Amino acid sequence: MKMASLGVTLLVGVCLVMLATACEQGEEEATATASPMATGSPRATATATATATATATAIASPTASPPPTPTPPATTPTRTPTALAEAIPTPTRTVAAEATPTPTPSVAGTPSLTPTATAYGGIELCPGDDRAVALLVDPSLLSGIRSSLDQFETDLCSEGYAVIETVSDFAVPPDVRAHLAELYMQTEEHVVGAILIGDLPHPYQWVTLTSANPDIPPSSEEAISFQYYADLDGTFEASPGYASPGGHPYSYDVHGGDVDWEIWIGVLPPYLGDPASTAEAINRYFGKNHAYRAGEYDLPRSFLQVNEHFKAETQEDHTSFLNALRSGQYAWTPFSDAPNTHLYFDSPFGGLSVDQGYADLSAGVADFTVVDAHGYWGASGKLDIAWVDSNPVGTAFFWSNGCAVGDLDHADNFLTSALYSPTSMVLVAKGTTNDSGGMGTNENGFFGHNVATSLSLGESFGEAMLSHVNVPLIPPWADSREYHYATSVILGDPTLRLQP
Ligand SMILES: [Ca+2]
Repeated sequence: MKMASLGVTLLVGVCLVMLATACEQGEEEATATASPMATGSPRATATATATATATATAIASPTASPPPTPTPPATTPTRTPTALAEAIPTPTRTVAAEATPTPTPSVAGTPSLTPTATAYGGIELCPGDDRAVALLVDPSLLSGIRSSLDQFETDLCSEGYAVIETVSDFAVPPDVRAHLAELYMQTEEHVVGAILIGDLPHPYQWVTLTSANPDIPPSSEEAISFQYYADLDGTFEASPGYASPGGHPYSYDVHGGDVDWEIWIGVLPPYLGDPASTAEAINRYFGKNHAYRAGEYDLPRSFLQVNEHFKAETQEDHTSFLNALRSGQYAWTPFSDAPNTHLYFDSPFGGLSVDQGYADLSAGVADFTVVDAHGYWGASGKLDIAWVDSNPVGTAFFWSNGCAVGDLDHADNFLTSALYSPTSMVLVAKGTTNDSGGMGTNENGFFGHNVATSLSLGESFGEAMLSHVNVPLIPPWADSREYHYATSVILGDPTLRLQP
């Protein structure tokens, strides 16, 4: 029939492009008004400064492996303003963790595995090698999660990460960003990512989707932006005349400078809006995280994808959809074309259905699951909060391309429930905070292909995300970079990787 004869091209072009890529143009506003930060080489400057300041900090250099020998500056190191420092808005309120960073004498050469206070208020728990993870902990949660957090930190240390724990009641987003930027500099850029535990402030971005099709008017929206914490040396500004539609005091419509992400951000958000439920959920989370690392997860290394947009009306549709999911332009290769992959959509011709796919999710047939469906804060397609609360969610990595499934402004939201539900094995949950569904196609290919490729090479989830984000998007996605990236959110622990 006519609809069906449009075939896979249109459906991929519409469904995936309406969701995965869909929200896929725009952001001209941000690029057009790129700030003066774009000049020069912010990254290089930041490196030089990190080097210059590192010796003044109390962060113990691992004595087992000599610190990288930086090229000394030609002149006496001074704490000159740098691109990174300039990019950090001045915190409006001083919080405990950001007390004036008084450099204390380094415990030069004294090997110690005991926690070391950093000059910036964090506590470094193990020296690590060349990678550090920052954990920012909501102080109101700490007593309720202390022992399971200790276990998590021990696990990270065992994997070779230095762990820097900061317990602070960060008042506003610029405080969080300034703290992360300072840790990044002080560790000579060894911080690879940060996990925000509990109720930390949300920054916002105003992003615009402009279609390549002139008949489709552009649409704009305000979204929680964890990109604000991932890009530590770019600039986020509110242009004259911009007012946050949601009345958020830290909302930005212009992102400029070096927009690449220096670090990944993972979030362990509040659960159900109350402290007791949150502490219980985080303890449960660290428990299953430890079990996964200990090899106690009984999930096959396999890929499950359920696409609610594809509805085969002919045998030809069926074959086309299957081929598209397995190896098409928007396929999650090399996951999707592996022999033991599970691909589902509604098709009376091939005996496949979306419901079978979700039954497979409950049965635990795969450690990595992708869902393509319409979404909102309460549901990802046919999966809603009640479903993940009452059915086993048998996968370790859960990626929804549904719009807004991770809108953390709703205390009760689908992605958080998918992570925390007592019936869920999920350790990393990817979604968006507003109506963008996907992350575009860059010079290496479709985002799903890029993420699957990186994970297959043994990279962590966070590394896989950075490997996509920090490669330039191609047209038309390049025009809507902010729309794709500002809205992206990772719940859980991005240090995790696939198990063999
Ligand atoms: Ca950057």
